[in-house]
Amino acid sequence: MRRIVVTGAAGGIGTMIRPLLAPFYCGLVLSDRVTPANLLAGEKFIAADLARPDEVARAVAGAHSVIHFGGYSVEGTWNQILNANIIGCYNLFEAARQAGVKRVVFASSNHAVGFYRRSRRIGSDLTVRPDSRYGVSKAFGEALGAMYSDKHGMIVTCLRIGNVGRVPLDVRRLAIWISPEDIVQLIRIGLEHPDIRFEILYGASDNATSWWDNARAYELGYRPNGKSEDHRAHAEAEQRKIGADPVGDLFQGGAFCSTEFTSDANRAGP
Ligand code: 15L
Repeated sequence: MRRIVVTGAAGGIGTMIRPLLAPFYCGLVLSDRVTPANLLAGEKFIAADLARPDEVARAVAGAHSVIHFGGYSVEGTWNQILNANIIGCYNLFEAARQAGVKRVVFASSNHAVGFYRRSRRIGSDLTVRPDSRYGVSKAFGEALGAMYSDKHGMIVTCLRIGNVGRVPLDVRRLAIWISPEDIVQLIRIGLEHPDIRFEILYGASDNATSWWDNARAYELGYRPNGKSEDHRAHAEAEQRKIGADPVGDLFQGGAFCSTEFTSDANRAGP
């Protein structure tokens, strides 16, 4: 049986995906700083702080694959991002290399490209345009993954995740939403597909208003079931409570772009 380690297992996405992964991969090894609630039968927990190389090495020892969903999941101070997402991501890839891990699925984010305008349809083969320190850390993680793949032969799949949940939370999320079931499909492609060396795939369901060309994911067999349009009424009702964001509404990253923004919206973002 292949040992699969899930970092960030106690986090929002970790909590949603564990029960959906369980039928395919029994005996998942979970890692996080805090113990996840409701360990499933067969799951094993190893506490680790990503900023501590010794703890990360202990968590990934003997693993065949790692689903790296740990780290800071929104914008934070430089110290928070540096420790959890820059140092933490390096520690994870380096410990994985030393442990002989074959595959890593890395939770990147749409915020690596958040400053692309909503009028653009983008693939994953263009320059990153992060919208935050958090977005920069995700671009760094993608770059690390490419390096470990090219230099050390690791099979790395980066998922540029939109927003995972049961329903899209607002109108922006209609373009980037992904259901828990669909993200599990993408994770399984990353863990199993024989043709992968290094990939950046968009973590989005079958959304009519998508800004992303996710053709490569479909080529690899991705068949999302979620459709954000089924939840449009809910998203629009929630949007009315939020109101307009004159800068954020121009760009794919939304409020991550307008937060701390001091430039001119006409000259920002491609
Ligand atoms: C992300 O990357 C975050 O982890 C998540 O909390 C949401 O903010 C999401 O992006 C989003 O863009 O909606």
